[in-house]
Amino acid sequence: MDRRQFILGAGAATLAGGGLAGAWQVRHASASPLALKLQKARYFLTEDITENMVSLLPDAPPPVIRMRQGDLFSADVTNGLADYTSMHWHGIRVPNKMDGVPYLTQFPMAEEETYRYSFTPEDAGTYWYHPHCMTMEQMARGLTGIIIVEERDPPTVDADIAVNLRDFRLKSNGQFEDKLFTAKGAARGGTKGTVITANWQRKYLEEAPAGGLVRLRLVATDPTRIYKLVLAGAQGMIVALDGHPLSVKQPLPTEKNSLILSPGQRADIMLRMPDGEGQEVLVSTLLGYRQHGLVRLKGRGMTLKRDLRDLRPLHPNPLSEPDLKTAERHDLIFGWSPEGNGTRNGFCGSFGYTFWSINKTPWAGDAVQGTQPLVTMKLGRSYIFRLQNESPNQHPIHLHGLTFKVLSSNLGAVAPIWTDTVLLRKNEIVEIGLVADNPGDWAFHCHVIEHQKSGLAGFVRVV
Ligand SMILES: [Cu+2]
Repeated sequence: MDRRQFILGAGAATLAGGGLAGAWQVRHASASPLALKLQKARYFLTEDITENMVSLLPDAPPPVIRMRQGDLFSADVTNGLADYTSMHWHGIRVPNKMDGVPYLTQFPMAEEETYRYSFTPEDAGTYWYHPHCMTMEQMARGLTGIIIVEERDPPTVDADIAVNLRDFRLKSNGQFEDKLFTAKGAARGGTKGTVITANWQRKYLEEAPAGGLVRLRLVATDPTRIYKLVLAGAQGMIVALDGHPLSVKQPLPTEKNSLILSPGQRADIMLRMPDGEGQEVLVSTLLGYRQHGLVRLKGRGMTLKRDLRDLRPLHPNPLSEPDLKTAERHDLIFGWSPEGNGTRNGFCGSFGYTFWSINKTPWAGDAVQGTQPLVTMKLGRSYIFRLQNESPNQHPIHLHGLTFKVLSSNLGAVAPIWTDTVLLRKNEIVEIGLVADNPGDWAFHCHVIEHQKSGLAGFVRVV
């Protein structure tokens, strides 16, 4: 790491305007690019140290990267691994060359190669990063990290806590399973991990000022798991989903009305800690009918006696509202693969078989020449996509480079939220609207990585 970069230890530092707690954080605070290097790591995920993890820090989880809305961000990402890689900035509307999709926007990076990513985030909020080449391998081994794009005038809170939710597939001795996924899982709902973590810890505990206001950022970076979150012990509300402020805030999730976060999705929660020292707020996920604890926030010190009503609301991000009257409509059907054999190609870990398809066509492979876009759009025009899930499995569908609005579902009323990742439930049909305001070829795929890698992938073009 370059010493000019502002590096904050775990839970150590306080900045004006709110304490930073949680995971390791780096801030891009100089004109020179942040230096990030993919490297092997080892970490005590369980009682045994887990070898052969992948991170951007020595023997620590990938850092939370902080950048500022409207300020240039740049990073030199170096591949310190023997495998190829590329880096994707999930949810951030970047120029196409910065999107990190192998063959589509850049050539995969070989060992010791460096790629300079630079972009100016237009939207504030909570995002994340992960590789898009050897995705299954590197994500399963740990390479998923949170990005915070700070607002130009962020609301003042007493703590800003980012939580990276993900599983690891470990054997009882704490080492990775020989198979990071199974073909059986890939053909169904995905292969779940065996150890559920928050910020790489099984029982994540963070202190926050008693009676204080906390911004809690929950980020689902697991390759497979769909979280059903429940929050107990606090007052508050959900103020943003998938980076974008909600026009109508949502109540905190309860057991009866849990918050679904599927792979790739995020939630920003503003909450008030209880007044008593030592009193706790608990975030859990539902496993069947059982609540599995993920995060404990423990009150510290004398109550600050804060009031949630004092929080300044978040400003909406500068997104273009689609013109639904003139929008061109396209159907996209997500389902089984009609065949079952794909080709092994390229440097990015293609499976060599397919189970899934978009519009009856499985993705031919990242490196296959001549693949055509699913949809070609005109720059500046509005579009409505009708996304149809023809399968009994759930698919978090992620679009790169463009933010869309959820318009409707055949399964009931939906909140008209802005997002980059929408979960399609069993046999669900969702309509989304967008303005094609970012030119380039944009990956469009399921974020259950096993589904993506076994055919449920494609791209759209904006020209
Ligand atoms: Cu899927």
